[in-house]
Amino acid sequence: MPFDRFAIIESTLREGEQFSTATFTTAQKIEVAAMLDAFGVEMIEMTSPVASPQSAADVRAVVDLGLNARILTHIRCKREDALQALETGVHGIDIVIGTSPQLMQHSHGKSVREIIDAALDVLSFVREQQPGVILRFSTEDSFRSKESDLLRVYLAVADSGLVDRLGVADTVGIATPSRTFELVHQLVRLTGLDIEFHGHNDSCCAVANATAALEAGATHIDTTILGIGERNGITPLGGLIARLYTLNRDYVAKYDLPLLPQLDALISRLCDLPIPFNNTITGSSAFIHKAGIHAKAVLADPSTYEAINPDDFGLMREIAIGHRLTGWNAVRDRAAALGLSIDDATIQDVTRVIKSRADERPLTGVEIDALLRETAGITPPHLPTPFPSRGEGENTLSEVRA
Ligand code: HCA
Ligand code: CU
Repeated sequence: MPFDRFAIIESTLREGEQFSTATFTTAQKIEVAAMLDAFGVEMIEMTSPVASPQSAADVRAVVDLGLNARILTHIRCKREDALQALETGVHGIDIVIGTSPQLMQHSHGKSVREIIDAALDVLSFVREQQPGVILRFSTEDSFRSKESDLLRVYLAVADSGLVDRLGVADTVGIATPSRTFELVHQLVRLTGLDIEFHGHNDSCCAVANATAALEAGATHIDTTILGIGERNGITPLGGLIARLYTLNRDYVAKYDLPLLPQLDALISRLCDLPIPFNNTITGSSAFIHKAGIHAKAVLADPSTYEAINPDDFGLMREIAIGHRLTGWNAVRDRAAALGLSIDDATIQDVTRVIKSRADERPLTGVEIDALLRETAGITPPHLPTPFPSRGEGENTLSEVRA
């Protein structure tokens, strides 16, 4: 079952570096790699050493950390790139070449025959130099490639016996889950090799496609923290974790989940990028329950409205109270948390006051607490209250109770 033995190839330090605001220093790359390693990702992919002298030095610096994660670098299908990659001491090399008509024409100008020749040449060169290196071959823009071209290339590479893994890449983010399933399934069946999926998020299917790939037998999924990458990026690490967790928590038990919020916060800081409010797990509203009906059930048992337990990620849920959709169970829970003893009928009265005031504007937590304390008789009712003066005709607690 692929879900039981998949590995994450974390590409924040490669694909992620292609994000518009990402330029990591050596120290930052070390910080990211060390935290990803502590989280438990199996592989970390880094920018090609060919990109710049600093990029080459950074690959070496991260290899020298001696992390548990295998360190990979990502190169074009060229001997000179492979040589520089080998010189860094990386554990694995990911080789990619475009196979779509668009890339064959405008990127490298090679025919399918020439692509196969180049692939076999570079792969055998690497194997001769370093037989033990983990070798992956991937086609770029797999989903816009002609199927016959794609299969010719993959089968030639698989038959050569030179690679450990084949990769498929949805480079422009147009794949659907069913198409991803079909292609991955076909490759698993035809080659029996490990299959990696790399999916861009242009049409918002990156997590769904990665999941479909796993369902079809893929063994490796590429992610980046917060999903950063070219344009709007690829499968986010947190999104993939949320997806797998909600299928079966055991699938992600091998990772140190409370580190996920720290990873997202780190990239948010390094790339000067706010975490979107609706981000899976770490978005500011991911664990806020608002409507009275939801709050009541969540207070009785959080699993009623939570597929993900925030505790597992070192996070807390929040019950929003100071709004017109609130319910008295949430208000009672807050009173109990403050150690106040107020009977249910009075709590219901207070709730009506909150709703009525919230029709004008939401109440803050401080205001709710003051109202509850006042109701419990802890604050003398005639002391200045944190509420603005009430307009004529507005309900007060005493009016409601009367
Ligand atoms: C890119 C290359 C790549 C490579 C993916 C892979 C893509 O266009 O920058 O090696 O599997 O999306 O095709 O990131
Ligand atoms: Cu990519």
